Amino acid sequence: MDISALQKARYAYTPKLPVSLSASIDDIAVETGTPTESVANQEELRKIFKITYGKPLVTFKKGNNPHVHRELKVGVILSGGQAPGGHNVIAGLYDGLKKGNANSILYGFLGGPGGLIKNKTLAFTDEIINEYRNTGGFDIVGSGRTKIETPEQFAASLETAKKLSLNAVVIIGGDDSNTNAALLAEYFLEQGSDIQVIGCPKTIDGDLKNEYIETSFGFDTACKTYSELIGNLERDANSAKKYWHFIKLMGRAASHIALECALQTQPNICLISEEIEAKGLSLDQVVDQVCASIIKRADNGDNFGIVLIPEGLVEFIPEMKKLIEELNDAIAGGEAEFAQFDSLNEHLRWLKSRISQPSYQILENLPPVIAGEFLMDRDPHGNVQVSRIETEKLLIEMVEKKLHASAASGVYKGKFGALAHFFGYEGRCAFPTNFDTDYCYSLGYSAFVLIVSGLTGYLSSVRNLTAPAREWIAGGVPLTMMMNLEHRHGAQKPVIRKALVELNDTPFKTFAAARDTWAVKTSFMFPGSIQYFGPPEVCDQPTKTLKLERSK
Ligand code: FBP
Repeated sequence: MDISALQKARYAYTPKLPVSLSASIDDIAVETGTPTESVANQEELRKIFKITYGKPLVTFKKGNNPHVHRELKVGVILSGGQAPGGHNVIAGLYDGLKKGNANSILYGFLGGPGGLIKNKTLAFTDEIINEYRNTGGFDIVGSGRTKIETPEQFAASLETAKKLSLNAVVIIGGDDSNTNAALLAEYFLEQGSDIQVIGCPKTIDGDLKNEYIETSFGFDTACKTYSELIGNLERDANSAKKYWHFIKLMGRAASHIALECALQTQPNICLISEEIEAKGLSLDQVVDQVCASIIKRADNGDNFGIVLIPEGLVEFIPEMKKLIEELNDAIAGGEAEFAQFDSLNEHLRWLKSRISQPSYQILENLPPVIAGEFLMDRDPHGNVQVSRIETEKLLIEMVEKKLHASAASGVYKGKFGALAHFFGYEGRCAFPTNFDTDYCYSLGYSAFVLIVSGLTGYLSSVRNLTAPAREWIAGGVPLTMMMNLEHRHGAQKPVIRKALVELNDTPFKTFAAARDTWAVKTSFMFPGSIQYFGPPEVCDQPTKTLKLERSK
């Protein structure tokens, strides 16, 4: 296979590990904390996770581990959306297993959780792993979004694991996939099996985090990739001085990516969904805010600018949120019937008596293409596919109308030309930054230590991430500790709680303190491309979000 010069150079990169994991394999002991509680709904969750609820936190320390040389068979799954660094989680896990015992085997399940259900595997070898070290993508085995949900799927998963004589399954995924990991860990034990289940925190969205999971992997690389592109657009806008760029950024519900990119690039406007929800702003009011900046800048002769829009915005605007919830429930209640219709009109007719009148009116008044996007298939976890709703175009259309009216009344004196962009898939498979390369390898290695220590129902955890890698703290967090009950598919389900942008936390406050200036005065910052080789202050810096969160 032909490889680029960068890929060749990245093969030679040795990921940095925390001291506790870089010690000899015989010197990694497990320190156990006190029992834990879930973040909410403790009573209900205790009943659902009868065996795995409430396990203690664990940390790795220097010491003796009598089980470290056990011969193990492990299966690993890449689940959900791609995130830079996934290959290194697998490499870290593989290297740990082989260091423990050269006869241990690591299988990769093909195409995500579906590979476990259908017993589709690839046994990793040194050659395969070496070809993917320090690279982006999930193509080593592929990913998928199948949810292990029905009794048949759970039974098939156990059957596969038994057929392969697995000691453990590792699920590399986001909140939904790790919710699956928690359910699977409980199910295996319920069925009298000692096959362990360990999760690894993946998602570019950055919403799988808490005190012990400081960030999910991939967030760092994705944000830096988007910030480079935004910086380039800022320079272009500042050079030509004729366009407003409306940029939607991936991130699903949470606005972490938009906020981090704003901190890195200082755009004129960055909408934060969580703030819009907290203030109860309507879509019309959000459009007014955008127009206010455009009008003020036009008064200064600046008919250009940058607007960042989080992907999940529509789910946080109260009237749109209500519409989406009503649509989800109506569609979940009549999925087969709904799927038969081809045209928007037929869908609207069917929905008219099934959703409230105000919601119906909003849907009917949306541009037809956008209305159609609200009705697209939900993902297997019941989420509306926000990446496919063109909010950036909807906002441009609404802003244009308002500016037209403002121009007619003499308030707006500028010239508005807008371009729509969506940055999402561009950032999910980039070569991981040094941070993600090191973090992912450590997460994979730490997953091995959790397995060899006989633990199940844990998420691999590496923290103290703003310190140099050798000072990182590795261990495991019980999956049930992060869970609560949420309304999904028309019912209350146990899920890992998503971490949304905290309006009281330093990243948002830092942004909020500067944004009024950015809205009027051009204050762009150009972060440039990710650097892999060079001084640590250029190559090894974590995100601004992480630094600000940990500076408290
Ligand atoms: P995960 O939550 O699985 O990590 O996915 C992240 C994400 O990139 C979201 O930001 C985005 O909304 C979604 O995946 C897109 O999904 P798909 O890849 O199925 O189009």
